[in-house]
Amino acid sequence: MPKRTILLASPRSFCAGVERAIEVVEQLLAHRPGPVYVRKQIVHNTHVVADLERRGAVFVDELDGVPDGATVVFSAHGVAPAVRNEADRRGLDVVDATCPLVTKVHAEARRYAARGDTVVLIGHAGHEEVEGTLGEARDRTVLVETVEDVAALQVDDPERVSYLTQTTLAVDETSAVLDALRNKFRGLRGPESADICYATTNRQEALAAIADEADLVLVVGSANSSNSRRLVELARRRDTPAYLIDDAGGIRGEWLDGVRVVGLTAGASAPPRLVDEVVELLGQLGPVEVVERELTRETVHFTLPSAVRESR
Ligand code: 10E
Ligand code: SF4
Repeated sequence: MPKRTILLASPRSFCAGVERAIEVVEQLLAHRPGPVYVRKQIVHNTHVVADLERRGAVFVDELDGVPDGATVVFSAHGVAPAVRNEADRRGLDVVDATCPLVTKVHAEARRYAARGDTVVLIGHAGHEEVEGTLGEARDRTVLVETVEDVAALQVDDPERVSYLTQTTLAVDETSAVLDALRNKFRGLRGPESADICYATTNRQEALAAIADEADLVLVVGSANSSNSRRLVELARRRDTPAYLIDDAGGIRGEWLDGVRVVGLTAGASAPPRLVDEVVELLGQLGPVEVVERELTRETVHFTLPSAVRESR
C-alpha cells in the first residue's frame, strides 16, 4: 500500500481565548465550594463541554436555570448587557469568560453607537457572539451577512455609518462585504484593525497553504463552531473535498478512497488531542507520513479574570 501523507496545518486547534475560557471553569471547579454553572456552551465543542460536565460543571441555556446567588460563568462568545443586568438583579456571582477580543468588539459597538452612527455588524444571524454584540446598541445596529444584504441596506444618515464584524468570519468573504459597504457609504468608519481575530486569520491562512495540495481536508470541530465551519468552506472553495468531524470516529471510509494527501486542521475550540487521534486512526489504516506546515507561531496569551486569580 503506498504511503499516505498527512499535511498538518499550523496553527490549528485551541486559541488563547478558548484556553482562557476553559481554564476559568477548571479553576472554579477546583477552588469554589458550590456548583459552577455555565451559561451556554463555554466554547462550541462537544468534547470540551462533555469533559467539563463530567468534572461537575452545570451547563444551562439561560440564567433562569441558575439558582439565586450561585456562581455562573459567561461563555467565551460574550453576552448582551441585558444578560449581565439580569445576573446583577438576581445577585448571581458572575465570572466572565468572554474572550478579550470579543469584549473589544462590544466596546467598539458602544463607542460607535454613542457618537450617533448606525452600526453595521457583519456576522451570522443567530450566532451567540452576534447576539451579544447586537445587544450593546440594538436600536442603532443592523446585521448584514452578504453583499446582497449591503445592497438592500437603508440607514438614517449615510454619512454616519460604522462597521464591526464577528471575530470568526471568513477573511476573504468579509473583505467583499466590506468593499460593498465602503462603496455604498464613502465615509464608513470602523476599527483600527479588523475584528476578525488573529486566531481565525491564522487558521484560515494555514489551511489555505495546504488545501490545494490535499485530496481531502478534515477539519476537527463541532457543527455549531463558526470558525471551524469557515475552514471547511475555505477548502471547498478551493475545490478540495472537506468535512467537519467531531473526532476520529466521524471519518467515513469512503472519503479516503484514492486519497494520497490528507490535509488536517482543527477549529479554535477543538482540543489538540482529537487531532492526534485522527493521525493515529489514519496510521492504523495504512502507512502514513506526517508533515507539519507551520505558517505562524502563536504566542498570544490572556490573563485569567481577577475573580479567578483571587480564588486560587
Ligand atoms: O462558533 P465560534 O467559532 O464563534 O466559537 P467556538 O467556540 O467554536 O470557537 C471559539 C471562538 C469564540 C469564542 C468566538 N470568538
Ligand atoms: Fe478570542 Fe479569536 Fe479565540 Fe474567539 S477565536 S476566543 S476572538 S482568540
